[in-house]
Amino acid sequence: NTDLYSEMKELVPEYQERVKKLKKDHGSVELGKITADMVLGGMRGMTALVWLGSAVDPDEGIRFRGMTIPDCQKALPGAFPGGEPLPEAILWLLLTGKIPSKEQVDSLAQELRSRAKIPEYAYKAIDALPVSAHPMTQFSTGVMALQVESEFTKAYERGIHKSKYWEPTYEDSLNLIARLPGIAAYIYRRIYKDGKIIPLDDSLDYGANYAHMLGFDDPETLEFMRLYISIHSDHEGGNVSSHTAHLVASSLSDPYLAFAAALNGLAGPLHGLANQEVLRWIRNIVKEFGTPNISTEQLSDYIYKTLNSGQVVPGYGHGVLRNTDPRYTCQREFALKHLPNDPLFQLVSKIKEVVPPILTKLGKVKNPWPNVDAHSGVLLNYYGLTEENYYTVLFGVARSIGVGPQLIWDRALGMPLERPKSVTLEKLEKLVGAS
Ligand code: NMX
Ligand code: MLT
Repeated sequence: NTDLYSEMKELVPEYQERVKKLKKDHGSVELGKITADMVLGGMRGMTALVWLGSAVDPDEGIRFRGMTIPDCQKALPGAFPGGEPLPEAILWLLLTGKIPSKEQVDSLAQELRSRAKIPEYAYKAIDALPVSAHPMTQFSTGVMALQVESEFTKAYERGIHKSKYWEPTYEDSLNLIARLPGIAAYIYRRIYKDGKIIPLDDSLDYGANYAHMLGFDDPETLEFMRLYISIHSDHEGGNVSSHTAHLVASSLSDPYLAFAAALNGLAGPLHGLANQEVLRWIRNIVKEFGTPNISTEQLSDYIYKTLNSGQVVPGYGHGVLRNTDPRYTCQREFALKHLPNDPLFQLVSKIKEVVPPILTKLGKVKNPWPNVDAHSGVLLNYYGLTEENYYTVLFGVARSIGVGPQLIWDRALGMPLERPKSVTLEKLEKLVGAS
């Protein structure tokens, strides 16, 4: 079966049954303790969400439906034999939990292309902003404009039965995923190039088409884009962008409204914007010393300068990971293969040696190791995408491939309005026996 929707139609009753049984037979099983530290500490370590597509192990990192990044590189279809996993293959896997065949992936690529048409007013909504607006502001505005065509909202207005919510959510999620590269590429060309739209190429897959619409056609760049989108797609449900989308959609806001909110969270420097910050930080190092070829002592001094001025070292640390992010490692492997002599790549390698011991010495940083953002910028820069303020938009396009499937499952499984309990500070003091 090469039709993703029919595949979902078969899966939905099976998953609904599993959740029903879980609630009925095990609903009162305790999953852990909630401490005051958790309540005051950004809910770190609190199991509070179900996310079907992926899970992050603190030491090992991400698994997409149980598969590590190397597993995906081996098992999922690429654009050519041995190529990086196609984003369409990740989308199929995240949604269905099944490894797609090349035919299924090709059919999904075709389906996404057929859904990619962008209404004129979405470009106009972006044009209403000054060119100087941050690319993420323009991106979230573009997504809000796409919301006008939401199938879910139209169906809700018509009085759709709740058992069918997932169907228009599927339509919206796939349309959203399909249209994002066009919106995102328009923003890039508007801000940094001649503003002219490069049309979608019907012979290209999702990742390659996005690169093409940005203005990049070199095969190695297309291949990096496939890898980039695949590894940034999903990182379980608690990260700010995914969690935001899930929360907003729980009020039955449609996928466009939910995803625009997710993008606004991704645009923060402790989350997705860190990729922009990393390249800027690396460039500042080069500016300060006049060369990327600096000594360990010079680098160490610069890192202390950053820390002493009350800033974080961008690209290092994580809310869940306690080891080097495998998304960093696979980008490093790609760089070792394709750009081993690039001076900025060599500087990134040196930073990875110098930062962790310094962060460890601070005594408070739980994870001194690099995350995904520590590496992506130098690769993009090498392939000619040098404008670091744009980097989080790329992350945002990729994140739709993780968020879209979960929103479909949220509605298929009848996930309720998310509404945790909060307490006042006085009440918390009372609860812990401090007053
Ligand atoms: N540089 C300096 N200090 C750090 C860093 C870092 N890279 N990472 C953590 N700390 C500090 C943190 O600010 C906190 O300090 P304080 O108590 O004074 O407020 C302390 O160490 C404890 O924080 P953790 O519990 O280790 O980290 P937490 O889970 O709160 O935050 C991040 C996780 C990712 C927000 C944090 O590590 C950070 O700010 N990293 C740099 C920004 C970054 O790379 N973000 C991208 C994450 C990945 N993504 O794409 O979303
Ligand atoms: C992500 O990909 O969302 C980031 O690594 C942040 C996170 O997982 O908290």
